Amino acid sequence: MSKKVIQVYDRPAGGWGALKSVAQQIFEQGIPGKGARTLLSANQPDGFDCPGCAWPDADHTSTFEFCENGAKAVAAESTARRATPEFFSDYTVQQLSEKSDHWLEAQGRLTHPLQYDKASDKYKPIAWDAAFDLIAGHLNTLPSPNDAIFYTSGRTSNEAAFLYQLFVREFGTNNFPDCSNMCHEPSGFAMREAIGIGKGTVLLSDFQKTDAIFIFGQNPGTNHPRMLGELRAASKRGAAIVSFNPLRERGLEKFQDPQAMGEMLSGQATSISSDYVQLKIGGDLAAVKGIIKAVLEADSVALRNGLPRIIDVAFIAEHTSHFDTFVKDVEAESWDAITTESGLSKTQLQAVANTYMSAKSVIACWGMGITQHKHSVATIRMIVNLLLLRGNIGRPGAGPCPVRGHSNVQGDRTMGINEKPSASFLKRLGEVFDFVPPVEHGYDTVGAIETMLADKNKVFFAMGGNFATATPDTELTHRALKQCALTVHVTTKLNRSHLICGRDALILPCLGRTEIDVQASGQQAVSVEDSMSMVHLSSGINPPASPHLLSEPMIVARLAHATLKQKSKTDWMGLVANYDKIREKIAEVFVDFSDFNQRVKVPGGFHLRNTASERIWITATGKANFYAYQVPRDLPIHKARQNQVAPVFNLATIRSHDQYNTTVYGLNDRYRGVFGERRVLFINKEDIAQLSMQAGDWVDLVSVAEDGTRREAKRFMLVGYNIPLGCLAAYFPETNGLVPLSSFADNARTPTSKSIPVMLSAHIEECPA
Ligand SMILES: Nc1nc2c(c(=O)[nH]1)N[C@H]1C(S)=C(S)[C@@H](COP(=O)(O)OP(=O)(O)OC[C@H]3O[C@@H](n4cnc5c(=O)[nH]c(N)nc54)[C@H](O)[C@@H]3O)O[C@H]1N2
Ligand SMILES: Nc1nc2c(c(=O)[nH]1)N[C@H]1C(S)=C(S)[C@@H](COP(=O)(O)OP(=O)(O)OC[C@H]3O[C@@H](n4cnc5c(=O)[nH]c(N)nc54)[C@H](O)[C@@H]3O)O[C@H]1N2
Ligand SMILES: [Mo]
Repeated sequence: MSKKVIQVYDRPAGGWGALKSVAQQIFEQGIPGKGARTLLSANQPDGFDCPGCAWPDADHTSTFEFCENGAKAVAAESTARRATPEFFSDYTVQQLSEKSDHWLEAQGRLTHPLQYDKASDKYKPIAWDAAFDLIAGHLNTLPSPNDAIFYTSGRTSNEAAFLYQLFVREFGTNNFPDCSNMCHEPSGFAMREAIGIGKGTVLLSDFQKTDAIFIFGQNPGTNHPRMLGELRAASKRGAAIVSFNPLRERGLEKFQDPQAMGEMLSGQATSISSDYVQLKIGGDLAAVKGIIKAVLEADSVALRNGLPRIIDVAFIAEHTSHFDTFVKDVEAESWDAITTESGLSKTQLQAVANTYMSAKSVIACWGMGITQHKHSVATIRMIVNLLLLRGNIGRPGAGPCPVRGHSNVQGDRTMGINEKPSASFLKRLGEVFDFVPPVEHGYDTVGAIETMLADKNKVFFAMGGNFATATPDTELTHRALKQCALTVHVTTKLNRSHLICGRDALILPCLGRTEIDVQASGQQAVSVEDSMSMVHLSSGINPPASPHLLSEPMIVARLAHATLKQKSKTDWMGLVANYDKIREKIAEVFVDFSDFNQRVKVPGGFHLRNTASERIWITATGKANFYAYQVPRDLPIHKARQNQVAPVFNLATIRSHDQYNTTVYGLNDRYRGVFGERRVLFINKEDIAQLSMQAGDWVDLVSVAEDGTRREAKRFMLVGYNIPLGCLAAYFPETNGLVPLSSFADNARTPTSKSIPVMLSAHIEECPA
């Protein structure tokens, strides 16, 4: 057990600490020689795509790009540890459930397909054919195909995702909840109607051309470490970098590039943010509206004085709609509402407005600090409004840049993992594969949990991920899964979802990104799409963790074969024998993937067309749309504060430096100065004093929800932190039980994991009887 230490981290992000951490991971996973070789193959033209995050690589041909957390993800997959049938014979599922997430992960790669045996409460090996027959038997006896739910997590390759959605639609449903529903769903939704495409418009090269980068609610030092390389270069060029974050995040302040020998040896670092805007949790819409108000006021002054206009009048006239309504709304908003709700002064906002106005081109990046709120869609549209004001979309060095999470989450959506598919896509899919796809929209993540709770005996199938732990309202989600007739998880490692079993339950172990995938025609490569719409190949280099593993495309093909039998006209086994054949079909279905096999084989891959970046707006108005939104004053936190006498805090659930979503690698959060403990609560020191408590005290959290249900998370240690009054942060997934299933983003239904109203009380240690 590591020692608990809380201390100020005053060194830059990156640096020797990052190198040390990688060495430690390789050592802990027991893979010294193999580990280094595997790392060197990450993101190389003939290697595999790093499973860490969706940040792109320069041309995908650069020499080894160092990334500490990518290295952790790679090392975790290449581990020498194995969770074999012998391991499973030693533990009941009940005993495994009592272990920590960290312990489950540390048991290593799964080696055999496993079936849950209720009598012994243990997982036992099962033959692949028997496993597929069991699933097919369940699926084919459901009253309706809509009683089956097919979840996807964003590591799944394009080829696997394409086959998976095809199988599920041939089976007869659009029930595709996916991790996107908990992640960047609001970004896609907000941008589709605003600019006609649900993806960011910038390329990596735009970071080299921009004058200013605005970063909202993102912690790249931990979650997209390779992004720090671009930020460092931009900062060195003198570009402005403005970070909007309630927490002081080290990676947004200072970075020492482990690849820059000079910096490493001299101990120097590069400053990242030129301005750090420490706003209140959920205060971004107000802040951006304030900046817009300041820009419009400056523009009016210019107009009155006959000076050059500040807003891009020509762009607005030619390319946008609803501008006048929008301006009226901004004028009507009071500075009082803006400053109260953002927690920022007018002077601070005017300073950012000045930065915005003096930059010829501006990129706006955002992450989970923006998307996981009730008003996330409105906030994203306000960011787009800000960009539109000065024509900052569709020209070099400018544009919106939602920074995606999972390495292929964007590609999965492109391939049709979507509970609300468009009619034109379904029509084309039906034509190419000669069947009639279901048109009824399916369940998203929240909807899937609701339906599993309401009706028992569903089938829940997960292509990767950790549904039971990543979702909100943990108790309800677990109950929902336990009520299923069958739960199936395609996975690389053991996690908690596998222990929340339906009446029947299966674990199907698959190849990981780093492993060699051999099919009938020889060794295969898969493709992925990064956060900037670059599509490229990924081929594993390590031998599979066990000879019994199947690739994800093969699992789908054999399942489809077993389930659909003669009903399907698709040559499942032919497609999976050679993934080029899958790509040929992808090219037939999607115009943007024409000549897919040729184009994807060029080192670095190819860029998918992005209409907004060409200033072509595929929206209802044929233009980019301005949207008016009032600064919200009726969010869950406002309502909760109205009804309580005791202080109600706004809690954001965030990632530590030693985790990949629900995968916990270790107990340290180096850049925030936390070591050996995950149950911590970041809180302003004045708030600690107000509570008559001290740093280091242990507290319980109770969420204050509109539905009146009491949700608790017990035993968190107070850590005094540089965070605004009334705001708290703690790690996910320990806090997921506090997020009500019914609390989600307007229109996008993303759980509000970054704004949970909570109250605190001293934790009382239960005495052993
Ligand atoms: N190593 C590692 N890499 C990862 C992941 C991982 O877990 N580990 N996860 C991957 C995935 S799936 C995703 S989606 C991304 C997530 O990457 P991020 O988007 O960086 O995710 P978070 O850690 O959840 O938090 C983001 C930041 O939002 C801030 N924040 C909280 N509330 C607010 C708010 O109201 N306003 C503003 N402006 N900021 C706020 C927090 O302080 C934090 O710095 O990373 C991906 N990459
Ligand atoms: N409170 C709170 N909740 C959140 C968030 C938050 O910020 N706060 N963030 C949300 C976000 S942004 C996301 S994306 C979701 C993540 O939700 P998920 O995507 O469901 O969760 P992960 O933890 O990324 O999934 C990890 C598991 O994936 C499996 N896995 C790893 N590699 C592979 C592979 O190659 N193939 C297969 N088949 N399986 C593999 C392993 O079993 C591993 O345990 O969580 C969401 N939940
Ligand atoms: Mo995510």
